[in-house]
Amino acid sequence: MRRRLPQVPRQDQMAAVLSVPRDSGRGPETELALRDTAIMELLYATGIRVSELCGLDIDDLDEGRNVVLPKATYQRYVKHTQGATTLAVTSPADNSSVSGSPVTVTGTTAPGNTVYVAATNTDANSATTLATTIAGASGAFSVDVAITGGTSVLNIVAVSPSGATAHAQRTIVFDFVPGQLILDVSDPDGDDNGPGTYQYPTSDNFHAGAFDIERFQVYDAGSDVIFRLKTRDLTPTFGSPLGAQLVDVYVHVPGAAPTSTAASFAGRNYTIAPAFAWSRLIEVQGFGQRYIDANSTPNTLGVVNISANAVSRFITFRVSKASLGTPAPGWGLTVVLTGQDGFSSDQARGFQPTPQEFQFGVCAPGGTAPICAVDPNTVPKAVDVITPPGVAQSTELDPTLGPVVLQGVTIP
Ligand SMILES: [Ca+2]
Ligand SMILES: [Ca+2]
Repeated sequence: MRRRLPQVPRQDQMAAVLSVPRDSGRGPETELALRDTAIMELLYATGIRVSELCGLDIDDLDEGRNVVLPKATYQRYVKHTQGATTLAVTSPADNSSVSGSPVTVTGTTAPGNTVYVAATNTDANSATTLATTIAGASGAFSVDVAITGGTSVLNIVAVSPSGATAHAQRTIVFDFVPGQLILDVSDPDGDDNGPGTYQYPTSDNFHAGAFDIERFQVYDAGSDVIFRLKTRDLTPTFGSPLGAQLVDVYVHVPGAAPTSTAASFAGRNYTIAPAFAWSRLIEVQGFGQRYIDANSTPNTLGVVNISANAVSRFITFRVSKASLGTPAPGWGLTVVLTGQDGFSSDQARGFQPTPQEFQFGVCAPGGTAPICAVDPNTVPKAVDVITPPGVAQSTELDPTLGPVVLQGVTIP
């Protein structure tokens, strides 16, 4: 009969667990921290039972004398192998996004089992929080564990009264944004087709939904302003977490000067409505960025801090208030998502009449709409945009109706 080796925590995960007492905020050298560290290291290093540990007295510890006798060790670890118990974790799902802390871990195990949950933040120095509960008569359990922003690995261990164990692991993302949400607009699914006819390139590098905006948010985060764009798919592409996407945010600030209604590059084949004339442009992509003012020879305003998360599907970018100003009611934001192409002079992926391996199609093969006859070098490079109430994307982006002029959304 085949037997599988038990899953064991990695060295860094175990080190994180053992460091919890010293990192718990009580001060690493306080009596309680030293005591708890001694307890956990003794449990881990010797494998003694909790009851044995509780029964230890100071006189039992003696350099040169074993706490656990070899005979007992042989009985426990060589002759008697550790048993297995059951554990089924129903929530959270693996590789899922959570919206806050704490996270509730639910599942079933054998009645009376103790369930331990260790949440290790792999983005933040393996900071670990612990929670525990005892499964009820039905075997069901529910336990809350605190997490912090970023990616956390949950190690869930069930231990039976006789010491049998089972282990499960979940990776979750809490895409936490510090600050005050000042704009939150949603965009429909399935309108990642520009004026209604655009087709994705045919290479399987381009995942369905990669150019579909679902949500756009702006946060006031103290000295910074944070923008977030959620896409329907944010699978890493060409080796970058946002390798497929090119996002432009044209920022209209009432009263600012100079302003422009031009697109980031003329080759994008659209302009911005005068009511949304911009004084700041933030352009982000997986392989570069552009953050400029509207002078005829643009000045670069600083660095855009960009990140992307395939689980939460948010592209997050941050600039300083010192460079942007403080967003306020009346500010307008024109948001455009299209394909990135580092080989293109305007950094945006090109179009052909019908989709090619690495080029968008204006229309599917055999398309008969008027736009299908338009020169693909003149169509707007905008696969999805966020339109204000009352404006239809299919109308706004249709070059057969006249020059393409984009309107933004306004901070209320
Ligand atoms: Ca959309
Ligand atoms: Ca849209």
